[in-house]
Amino acid sequence: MKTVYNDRHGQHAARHEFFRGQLVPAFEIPARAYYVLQALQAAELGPILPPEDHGLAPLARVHSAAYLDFLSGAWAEWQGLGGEGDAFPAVWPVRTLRADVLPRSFAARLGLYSMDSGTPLTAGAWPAAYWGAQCSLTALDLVLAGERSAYVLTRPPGHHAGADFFGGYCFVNNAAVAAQAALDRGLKRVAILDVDYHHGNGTQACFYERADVFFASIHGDPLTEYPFFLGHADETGAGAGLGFNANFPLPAGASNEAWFACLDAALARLQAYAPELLIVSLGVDTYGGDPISHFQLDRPEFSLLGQRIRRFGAPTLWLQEGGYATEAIGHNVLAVLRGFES
Ligand code: Q9C
Ligand code: ZN
Repeated sequence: MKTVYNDRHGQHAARHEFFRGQLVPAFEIPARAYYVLQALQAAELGPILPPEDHGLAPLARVHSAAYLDFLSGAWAEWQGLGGEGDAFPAVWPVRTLRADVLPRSFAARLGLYSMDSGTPLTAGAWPAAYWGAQCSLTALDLVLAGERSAYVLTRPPGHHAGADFFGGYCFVNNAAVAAQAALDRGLKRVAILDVDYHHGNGTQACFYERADVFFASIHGDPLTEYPFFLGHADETGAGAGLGFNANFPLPAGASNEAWFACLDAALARLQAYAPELLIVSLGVDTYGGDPISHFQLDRPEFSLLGQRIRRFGAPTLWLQEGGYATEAIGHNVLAVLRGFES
């Protein structure tokens, strides 16, 4: 399997994030990608390619122009204000406040374009996210040209980012960008299966009222797990998209048997949809040793996941999302991809 590697990800290197009132060492760090790279190279999974630049237009098919403007210039603006360290939002336009008047204040716009304070905006966030999307588009090119599958080794992840906000360590929604690009290249039905521990709220929202992308997600129940405000089982799509969204929330601590029952159910729904392309948002924070998540998958289960996706039979684009047990992430991702290739 070919891998497209985002070699600018290292520019996005937060030192800290907020957790329970304290600044703690960041979880979403460059070492995550280095461990995966090392594992793929040691296993000789296949060639590791750089991204080709497809420009900003495919990102703008998913994200608002105002958001992309803000994100691409945010670090310079923050530096101009004398910002020291990474930028963290601290104020949001919640219910009864107006989000339709663009504030001049940087702090206010940082809040307007974000969903939480747990996502440090670093000096390299924009180049890392931009090139991550380019990797996704390059890997899509490979699959559309006839490769059975391709894997995108990138960070930051993407599935929490919405049309006009960042959050959950995500800035640009790689899965949504790739799905929209596939449709723009002539495909009629694209499926996204999100197996990250956290619900892919950004991806779901992008396609919630559309029938040309089926979004299915297995995740920790938002009643107790991030992103809290989306990902319930009663979210089945709206308008033309009614019936094309399927959420499988599981309680924190759920068994592997319960997880695979959801996987089977999700794949059955996607099979009935008969997509021309399957995009997998591959978070491996479902691992039992993950420091911020509460499922119990391990190498045999990751391998089985890969095998199930293989059996699904569609051309498959794998996109890296979460996974924070840094030293294990390479082995976990490799188990999935090898399971797929076996
Ligand atoms: N201190 C993804 O896996 N909150 N994002 C964590 C831990 C946010 C995870 C709090 C978790 C977001 C792509
Ligand atoms: Zn996650």
